[in-house]
Amino acid sequence: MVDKQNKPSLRERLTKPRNFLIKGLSDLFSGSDIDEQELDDIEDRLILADVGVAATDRLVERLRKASRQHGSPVRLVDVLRDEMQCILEPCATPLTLEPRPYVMVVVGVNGVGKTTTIAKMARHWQQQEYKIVLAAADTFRAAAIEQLQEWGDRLSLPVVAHRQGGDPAAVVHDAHQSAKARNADILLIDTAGRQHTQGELMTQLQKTMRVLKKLDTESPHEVLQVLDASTGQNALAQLRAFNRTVGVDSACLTKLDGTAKGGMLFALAEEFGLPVRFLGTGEGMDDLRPLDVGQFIGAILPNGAVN
Ligand SMILES: Nc1nc2c(ncn2[C@@H]2O[C@H](COP(=O)(O)OP(=O)(O)OP(=O)(O)O)[C@@H](O)[C@H]2O)c(=O)[nH]1
Ligand SMILES: [Mg+2]
Repeated sequence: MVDKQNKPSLRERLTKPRNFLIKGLSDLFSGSDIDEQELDDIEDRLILADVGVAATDRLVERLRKASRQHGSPVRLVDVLRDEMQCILEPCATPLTLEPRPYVMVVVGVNGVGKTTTIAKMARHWQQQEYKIVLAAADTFRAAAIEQLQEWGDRLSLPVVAHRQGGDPAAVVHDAHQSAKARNADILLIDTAGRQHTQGELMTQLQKTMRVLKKLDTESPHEVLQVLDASTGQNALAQLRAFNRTVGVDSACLTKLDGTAKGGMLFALAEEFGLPVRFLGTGEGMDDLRPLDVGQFIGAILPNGAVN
């Protein structure tokens, strides 16, 4: 099954979380009644799929209430789907790429997929005729600059870069000037992967933000944190830490293709309620899609759960 853009459907990509949830949820298909033992099983499944305690409690409580309501028979799986929809809805805020150049700084810990996601987002927006400039502000890791430049070559996009070991704030400064001079719509800034415990690197990131603010008081317009979905609850700890230090506006979940922990999107939504711009479902440059709540829920629930 392929979608309009000829890529595998999200449902195909998310087999792991779905297979994981199916067993625990199959009871819900039998109708409008469920006992405490079955509710406990569902609760365990949701927790194990990294849905998180708060979102799991909310879903199970909703199912318990619905199952006690006699007189108006409802399919419990519909109740579950609707409550899931309510939890995720705040994450689906549409993105307005204004003003221009719209400056987006992409942050996160090492290896989560920041650089690849920048390339995928650039391609996504390029296909919508946006003019894009990339900034190689990861001057820390060896070969990070070349990695972004390779993507720039593949996508025929300008990449503003200095030498390795240089000051990322200076790169960002030049990139901003360049984006303005080129009349670009979007400036995507790649940053070095870092743990929140690496004080010096965190201070450097704060400086980068200050430099942008000096160039344009509204900039950066968006700090997007990339989170590796396969790290489950740990990804939420990363988001908490980055949010405290630099402020995070939005998130992107990567590596959903290889994990059963896709449920962490619910935990993220319940705790942060921030926009989740994209889902990454593979290493290819087209393996990215904007979050579509209905599609995501349809992809993790068993066949027949979605109308
Ligand atoms: N399966 C899968 N792999 C991904 C996805 N996104 C990124 N990757 C892979 O994850 C690895 C790391 O990606 P990078 O983009 O270099 O990650 P990064 O966060 O920029 O890494 P650092 O700059 O070293 O901190 C690469 O092998 C990517 O191909 C995804 O959605 N699914
Ligand atoms: Mg990188």
